[in-house]
Amino acid sequence: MKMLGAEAVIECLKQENVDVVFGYPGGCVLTLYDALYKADFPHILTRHEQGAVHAADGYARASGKVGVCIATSGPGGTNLVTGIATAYMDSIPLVAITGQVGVPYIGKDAFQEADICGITTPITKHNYLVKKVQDLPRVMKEAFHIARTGRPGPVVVDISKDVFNAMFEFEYPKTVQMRGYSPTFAGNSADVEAVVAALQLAEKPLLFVGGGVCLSDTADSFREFVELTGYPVISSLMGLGSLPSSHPQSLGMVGMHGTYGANMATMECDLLLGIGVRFDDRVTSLVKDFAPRAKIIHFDIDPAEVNKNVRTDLKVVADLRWSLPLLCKLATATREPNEWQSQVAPWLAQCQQWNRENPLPSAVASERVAPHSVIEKVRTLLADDAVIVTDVGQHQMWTAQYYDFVKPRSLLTSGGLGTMGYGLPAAMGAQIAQPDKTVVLFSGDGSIMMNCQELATVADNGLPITIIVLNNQVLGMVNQWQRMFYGKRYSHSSTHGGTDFVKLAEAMGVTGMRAATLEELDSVLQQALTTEGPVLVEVMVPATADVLPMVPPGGRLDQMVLGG
Ligand SMILES: Cc1ncc(C[n+]2csc(CCOP(=O)(O)OP(=O)(O)O)c2C)c(N)n1
Repeated sequence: MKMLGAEAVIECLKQENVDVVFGYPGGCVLTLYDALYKADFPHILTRHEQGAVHAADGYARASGKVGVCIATSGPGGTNLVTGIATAYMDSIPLVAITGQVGVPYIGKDAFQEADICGITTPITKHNYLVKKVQDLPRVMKEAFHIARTGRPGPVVVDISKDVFNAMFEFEYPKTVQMRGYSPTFAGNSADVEAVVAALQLAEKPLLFVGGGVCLSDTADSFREFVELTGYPVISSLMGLGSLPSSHPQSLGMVGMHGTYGANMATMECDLLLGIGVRFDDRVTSLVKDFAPRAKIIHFDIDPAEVNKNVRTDLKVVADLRWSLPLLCKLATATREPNEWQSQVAPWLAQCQQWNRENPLPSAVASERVAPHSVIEKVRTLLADDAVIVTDVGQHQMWTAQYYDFVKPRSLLTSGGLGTMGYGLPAAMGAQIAQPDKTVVLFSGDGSIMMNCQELATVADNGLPITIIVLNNQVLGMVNQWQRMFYGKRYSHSSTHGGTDFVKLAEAMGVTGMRAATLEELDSVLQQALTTEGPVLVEVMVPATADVLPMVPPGGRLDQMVLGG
């Protein structure tokens, strides 16, 4: 069928079952926006391109589908960069469509020209510059294929204005043929057999679960293995939700703000089985002292991850959808569940004992509401399948520590890049992906300001999200480091408390509420969660609360500063 390049882009989106795009128009994508208008294709106009890309990311994390965003050339594209990097670090499937100047102008410093492919090369799984309309269908097909297969990630498709304006005969390819790209699915079964043999010898085994389990939707297989073996489990930030936090074998999050039990277990275990993790430095701390007594086994889809951060003794490079069921099958065939479990029962009891001896700190009496009690309170009011989104800072760590996550894809947070400003747009995307679930954002007074313009998008679209701003009037996490490691020299980390977040919300069309005491919090939260449409709740919390435990930078995992 004959059509414009711009119309072809929309046809491709339809063929890929895309049900919404997030974007912001401009000169080089005007023909595309004209085609969107004529096709009446669902599009959410954000107030900043960064909002569009984080919204597409939140949509992808909440739904498991590929998120799509659109921006114009030059500043439109460069405004996507932080969001693309955020998605890349957390392996989130995204297709970002950017406009590019006309073909004869490329490389001439034309108006609103930026080399977005050059800029995004290190932060995309792949990127394309489309200069010929005939290439468009193939490129779009490949872009979606690359984004969602293997280790997922963002792909940029930069399309010259001339391509949008060109007429051609459109046909969408049925298959993808790409030389040099054959993502792993199945691995080597002998590798899994070797793992099961190693597990039989272990006396203090520990399972370390990461975001890969959530992303591959394999939490059921993972849980089957956990319960079959009776092994204790630690989680990375991204792995939270793959096993209920309150599961008796769950020791909680490991690493810089990990629990006492998770960190001690890591130091003491004799076998560490990492599943869909990348041994980030926030987890390992000092790599040479990480799991010093353990044989390390790594399950990952990406061969480049093996031996990247920590030495690996055994590896299984495959999709967890292949390797986890096989692991369960071989483990079941090897031993009865009670044999597996009885071998590790004393070890599991020791791990649980560590957490009982040094639990997470509980609320200290104060005039203001203890931040983590806000999180615990909200949890009691929500169903297990509520989607929790965070920004970055202390509130993010308190959420990870104190919220009892039960289901995968129930925590959306910028783990790898640690992007302040991620939360609000990501919550928008999540709400659109999961309209029947409750979506709650925990943010800080610093983070919310980074993309607060998206309050207008939330209001315009009537998206019923609950935004909880823990207002400590400081950039809390920076403040904490200054308190602990920089002699209380609070250099430029106060937000001075001059912003009225209730008024800010109201100015944008969002209902605003405030709670300053625990009694107020109860009634305000009840009210917020039953009010129609979007609500922002500002909760006044103390400025000097610390996230604890904390492994000081460069310390060993057993050198935690404990609280309580
Ligand atoms: C875009 C960006 N800039 C700077 C930082 C560094 N940073 C990490 S946490 C933090 C403070 C966050 O403050 P706030 O959002 O108020 O949350 P709190 O720590 O008080 O809960 C800063 C500045 C970052 N993570 N992201």
